[in-house]
Amino acid sequence: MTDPTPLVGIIMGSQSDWETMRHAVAILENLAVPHEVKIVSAHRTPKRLYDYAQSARDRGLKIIIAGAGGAAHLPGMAAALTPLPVLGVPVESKALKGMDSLLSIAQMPGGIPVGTLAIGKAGAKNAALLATAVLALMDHDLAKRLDAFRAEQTDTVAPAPQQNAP
Ligand code: RP5
Repeated sequence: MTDPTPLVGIIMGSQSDWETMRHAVAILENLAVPHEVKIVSAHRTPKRLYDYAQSARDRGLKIIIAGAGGAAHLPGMAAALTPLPVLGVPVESKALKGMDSLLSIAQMPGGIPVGTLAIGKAGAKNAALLATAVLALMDHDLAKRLDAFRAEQTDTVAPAPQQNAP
């Protein structure tokens, strides 16, 4: 059987972003959301970015998750090049702990939106969950899987703290 057409495109500016963005991939794999993962850099591989973003809708993608750190123009440039919704994940940078990434992704001028998540792992996870929630609006089976994921998460929360928990 051939793989289904990817619905979510996860892109990141560098191999060094994988440690963060792998958490988005793990969520999509867990929820069986068809996706693809690529390294696309706004400044090191600008042609790759143009080709990727401009072909995204025609290739069947519905949402793009873009993670980048530092002067993080990848999500904003991707959003400028495709009408698809773009979710931005600020990767924690060494110099400024991801505040640079957060502000460069969140502070888009009006007209080209990027839905910005939290810095780092939480943002990567939540970008994937948000993308899934949007796709689940039109996919009953996916909605059921997302409901089950959330219910399971709820079940893991103890009613009170254990004194010797790690
Ligand atoms: C950005 O520069 C990437 O998204 C990455 O977060 C940051 C540093 O990249 P490397 O120098 O580690 O490749 O483009």
